[in-house]
Formats: sequence, structure tokens, C-alpha cells
Amino acid sequence: MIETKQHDDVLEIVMTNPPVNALGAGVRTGLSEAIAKAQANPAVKAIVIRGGGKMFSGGADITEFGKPPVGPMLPEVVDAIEASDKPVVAAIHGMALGGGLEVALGAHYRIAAPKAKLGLPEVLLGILPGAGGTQRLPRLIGAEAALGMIVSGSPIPATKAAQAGLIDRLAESDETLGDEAIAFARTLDAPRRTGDRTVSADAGVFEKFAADNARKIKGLDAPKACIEAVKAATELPLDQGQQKERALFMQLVTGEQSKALRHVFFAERTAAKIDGLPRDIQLRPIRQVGVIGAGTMGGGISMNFLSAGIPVTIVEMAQEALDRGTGVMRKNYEATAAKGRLTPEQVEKAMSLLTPTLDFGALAHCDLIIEAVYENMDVKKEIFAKLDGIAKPGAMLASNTSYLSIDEIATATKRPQDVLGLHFFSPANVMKLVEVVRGAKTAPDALATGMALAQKIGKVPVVSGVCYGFIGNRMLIPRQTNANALLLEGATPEQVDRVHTAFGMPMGPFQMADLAGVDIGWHRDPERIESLQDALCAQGRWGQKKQAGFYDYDEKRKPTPSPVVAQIIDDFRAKAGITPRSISDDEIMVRTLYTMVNEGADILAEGIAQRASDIDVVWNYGYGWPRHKGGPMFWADQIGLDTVVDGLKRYETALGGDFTLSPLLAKRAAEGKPLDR
Ligand code: 3H9
Repeated sequence: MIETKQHDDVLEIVMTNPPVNALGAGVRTGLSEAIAKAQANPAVKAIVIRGGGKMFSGGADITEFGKPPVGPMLPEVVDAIEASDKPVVAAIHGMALGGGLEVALGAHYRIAAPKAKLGLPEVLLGILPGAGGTQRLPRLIGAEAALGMIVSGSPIPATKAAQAGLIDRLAESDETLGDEAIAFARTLDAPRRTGDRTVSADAGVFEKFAADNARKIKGLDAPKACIEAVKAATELPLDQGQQKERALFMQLVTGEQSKALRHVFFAERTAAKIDGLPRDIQLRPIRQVGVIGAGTMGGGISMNFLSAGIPVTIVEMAQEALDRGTGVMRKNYEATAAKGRLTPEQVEKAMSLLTPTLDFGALAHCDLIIEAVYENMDVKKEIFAKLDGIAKPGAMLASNTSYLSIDEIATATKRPQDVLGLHFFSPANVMKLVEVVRGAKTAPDALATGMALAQKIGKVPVVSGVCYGFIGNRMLIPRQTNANALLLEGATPEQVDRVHTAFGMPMGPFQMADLAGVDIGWHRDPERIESLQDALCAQGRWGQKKQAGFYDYDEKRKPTPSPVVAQIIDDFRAKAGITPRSISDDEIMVRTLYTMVNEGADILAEGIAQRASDIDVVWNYGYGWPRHKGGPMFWADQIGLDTVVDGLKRYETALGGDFTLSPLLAKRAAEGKPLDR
């Protein structure tokens, strides 16, 4: 794991622990031994530490957290590097993250390749840099800049790191970094320890930072601890500051939030793996993508490919719809450019890869064709039958359907092995989740290609089997059914939504309905009023787009409770002979969140999701489930499956005849076993 090479009087220490050179026990032991040996060796005048393979280091080995500690611990190793009597240079390429950057901060000098990135992303795992990072980084770049890096967790490019004083030199290239680092080390006479420096800051800096970031860090333990630790760097000598850092680190790493955030980190990576498929399966080359439908979804989907440099042919039925669709795409790109996140050249480059056309035949050269028209089985089948006659052999045919059966759609073709679902979430150019739907006959290589392609365009893909609503939307059904029933029984939209936002969801069921459009799936007959949705739609309350839905909205889309809706609900109750009762938050929690867990357990039992953690990924990236609560299945395991079952039994009558306790949930609860294993 550690190799050493002597270059005349400079010792090069190379950390090699693929794929990211995580600083596990083996690397830590090797590093500290190499540093100790170098002190005793008169032939060594200076030391260079670098990473083998694609990066310097991705940080501490996250799989070790929560397990019994194995020494030497990282803070000791970093201290030993800093204490070296011989000058130490860190030579950084690829990434230096977390503990990786802390190793580099222990070194006396840093040189980085121009494309390198440096960061302390621990906060995203619910912890803080625990190997001196909160103490040394402010000493090098100042408290304010350090707060920015540590609390956001975002890495910075080497060029910016050079300006900030985080690195001393920029190398010419990745290739020359090694030689330049050795030459640099040779020029150094003595160590220069960051820990010997001091840093001061006005106490107001920390208060202001916390206030400015209040919304982002609300309810989260780690960012607050990060701020406290950086403040300690300005008040205490290094060793005392490190003690403070260590105490905060230990508190966080054993806490619920970090456990959940670490779960999400690994869940996301595990979701990319398809059970029963060899990892090295031959993928189909996707060089040209076709999209059918230039509406909101089709346009958003296309943008993902264009941004990744993959040409898209987009097909519509009428010129006007085509022009409108491409116009919206351009506008979206330009809005991103206006925020400085794209250059005008990048916008033009992306748009130049788009071929809008009314000619279906133009899809003949595409390697993947994604249908994104409205939800109607007959229409979809007609399109797929047509595609069957046009698409080249081996082309993948995908539907963006949110609910319909991929298997039935595939029957419209003579090549069901090439058909799959690619379910993007709205807005499709922004939302990270893609449910990759595996039909009964989808070929393994088509599925693997769908997964890999989704990752290539920056998405987080999750495999789903075929069922109504797939993983995410299927779990929304019991939530929405119960939310609607709760309104009739006595709750208000505000009360139901508040339970969800207090839990950490970005919005509640009714705020979400207003955003998506209350009129989705409405029969469009204002005379036919059979549900609350019908009543709202009949009065033009179609959601945010009409400034009226379950809430009233002002021009800035700020919601306020609506007296009109209260009246509609009252009328409905009267008609149905329901006397409203007071509804507790507990009942809302059970009926709208525990029922989702119950549905998730069925999804797992039926093999629609490969594993419980995949369901968590769907909810994190598709619906904004709070990451520090892991995901619905992880959360259920944490609060205890017996608690979930007891809750569901408590409200069994209210849940009604349609509700069935998931046998898997009941079984695991009885056995005291988790859903995720
Ligand atoms: C820390 O440093 C704490 C210290 O301050 C204090 C200590 C006292 N450990 O993401 P990829 C695995 S906390 C263990 O697909 P990429 C990953 O699970 C750490 N495993 O690659 C995957 O495994 P598999 C602070 C790790 O090229 C494989 O490596 N650091 C670690 O797209 C490939 O990963 C971070 O938070 C790890 N640290 O992206 C950085 N990192 O193949 C976390 C990765 O079995 N890591 N793995 O599924 C990342 O952000 C990305 O992995 C990275 C590479 C950008 C490095």
C-alpha cells in the first residue's frame, strides 16, 4: 500500500490503495513507518508524498467508521508528517479530499497538477475534518476562506488553491508533477510547519457566517460543529484545537445524521450495480440519441445529452411545438449562462448538437431513442410499432413513462430485448434520479448500457422492475391517498404539509401537487365532481401555474392558506356526511410516511427494487428526502420496524379496507431484522 523510492537524496512515498487511495489502516501504518524511517536515514534530505493511480487520496476509509479503531489513527499520522525534521512536500494530482487533503496539510509544502481538486467534503458525510483539517486549513488560508471550504464541502480547483495560499506551486502537468515535486523538495532546507502559525478572526465572522448560511445548515449537526472547530483554530494553540476537533468528530461520527449520510453515500454507489450481471458486460455504443416529444420532459431529457456532448435528434408532430420546445431549451441554457454556470460558447456548442425535425425517419441513425410523449398506452404502442420499422438493429428503444407497463409497450415491437424504461424526473435537466426500468425481456446489455449512460450524463440511476408507478411514484400513491382522506376527515393542507416539511422534506404532498399541477390526470369535465381534485380543478385551481391550487399564490409563488379551498373541503365533507375531527401529527406521520415504508417493503418483496437502499436512493434524488435521514427504508430501520408496524396497526381502521400490512415488513419486524441488509 505504501511504496518508497529513493531519488538521490529525496525519498518519494507513494500511497497506493485503489481505486481512491483511501487512508485505511494499511496505508496509515505504511505512511507512519516510512516517515519514521526517513527521519533515521541520513541519506534522506527531503520527502515527497504522492498518490499512485488516478488521484492523491479520496480521504479516510469511510468503511472503517463505526468499527473498532485500528491504529495508528490519521491525526497521529498527519502530526508525524508535520513533525518531520526533513522537509516534506505533498505532490497532488487528481483529488485530495478529506483526510487526503489533511495529509497534504501536514506536509510542509504543496505542489499540485493544474487539473487537481482539493477539498474537505466531510460535512457531506455528517462529520468534520478530523485529522487537523479544521485547525491547519484556517492557519493557511484564513478563517473565512476555510469556513467556506469546510462548511460547503465543495472542492476547489488547483488554480484557486494557489491563489488562496493552499498550495505553493502549480506543476506544468500531471505527467511532470512527480519530477517537479522532487526538484522542489531538493531546494528546501528546513521544515515549515503550518501548525506553528496562528490565525485570528473577529468573533463576528463566525456569527455572520452561521447567519448567512442559516437556511442551508438548518437542522444539521455537522456544519455547526465545523464552524465551532474553525473558531477554535483562532482561539487555541494547535494541540488544544485538535483536541476540540477530535471531541466534535467523535460526537458526529457516532451520531444518527452521519450514519444516515454515510448510508446514502454507499447506497448511491451500490445502486449502480445490477445483481446477476457481470460488471464487465459489453455495453452498446451510444453516439446519437433520438427523443420523441419536445415538451417539458422531452426538452429536459435532451439537454442532458447535449450538455454531455452527445448529439440529439428531437422529433415533434408539428412545427409550432418543435419551435416552442427548442426555444425553451435555449432559454434554459441561457438562464444558466446568465448565472455564470455556462459560457455563451458552451450554450452554442450544446445547441449545435441538436437536430429538430418533423421527420420520424430521421431517427434511423440513432443508437438510443427515448419516447417522451403524454401518458397514453395506445399512443405509446403506436409510436413503438412505428419505431420498430425505423430504428436500426440493436438500437435501444426507451420510454419515459412514469406509470405504464414497459412490457406491454414492448409488445408493440418485434424486439422487446431492446426496450426499456428511462424514467427521468421533472425538471429532467436538473433532477438527478433516473429509474432504469427493466422489462421482462430487456436484454442485460441494454439494461447495463442504460445504467452506464445515465451515469455518463451525470444522473444517479436505479434499476426498477415493471409495476404501476415503478419505485418512486408507486410509493407516492398511499401517501397521496391518505393525505387526501385526511383533509376530508378534518386536517388542513397546511397541517399535512407542515408535518412533512418539519420532517425535512422540501415540500409536503399538497405543495407538491400544486407544483406538479393539480390537473394532472383530471378527466377535464367540470360538471363531474367526484373528488376534491375534481372540485379544485373545476374552479380552475390547477396549482402554482394558475396561482391557485390547494393554496393561493402571489406573483412570487409564495403560498398562503386558501379560504376557498377550506370551503371546498367543507362542502365535500358535508356532501359525504363526514363530521371533521381533530387529527394529530402522529396520525399524519403514520398514514403518509409509514404507509410509504409499507409500500416500499412490498416493492422489495416483489423484487421491483433490487435492495432496500435502492429505494432510499430513489427518494433522495427524486423527491428530496432529507439525506440526513437516509431514505424511507433506512429511516424505518432506525426508528424500528416494530414501531412502524405498531403505528400502522394503531390506525388500521382509518387506513381503510385497501390497506394491507406488508408481509415482509411484518416478518422483519417480528424477527427484529432490518429491511436493509
Ligand atoms: C475523512 O476523510 C475523515 C477525516 O477527516 C478524519 C478521519 C479521522 N472510503 O465514487 P466512486 C469507494 S472522511 C472508502 O464511484 P469516482 C466507493 O465506495 C472521507 N471507500 O469513484 C466506490 O466503491 P465501489 C472524506 C471509498 O471516481 C469506489 O471507491 N472523503 C471512499 O466517481 C469508487 O468510488 C470523501 O468524502 C472512501 N473515502 O469518485 C470523498 N471514496 O466501487 C468520498 C470512495 O465498491 N469519495 N470509495 O462501489 C468521493 O467523493 C468519490 O469517491 C471520489 C471518486 C470523488 C473520491
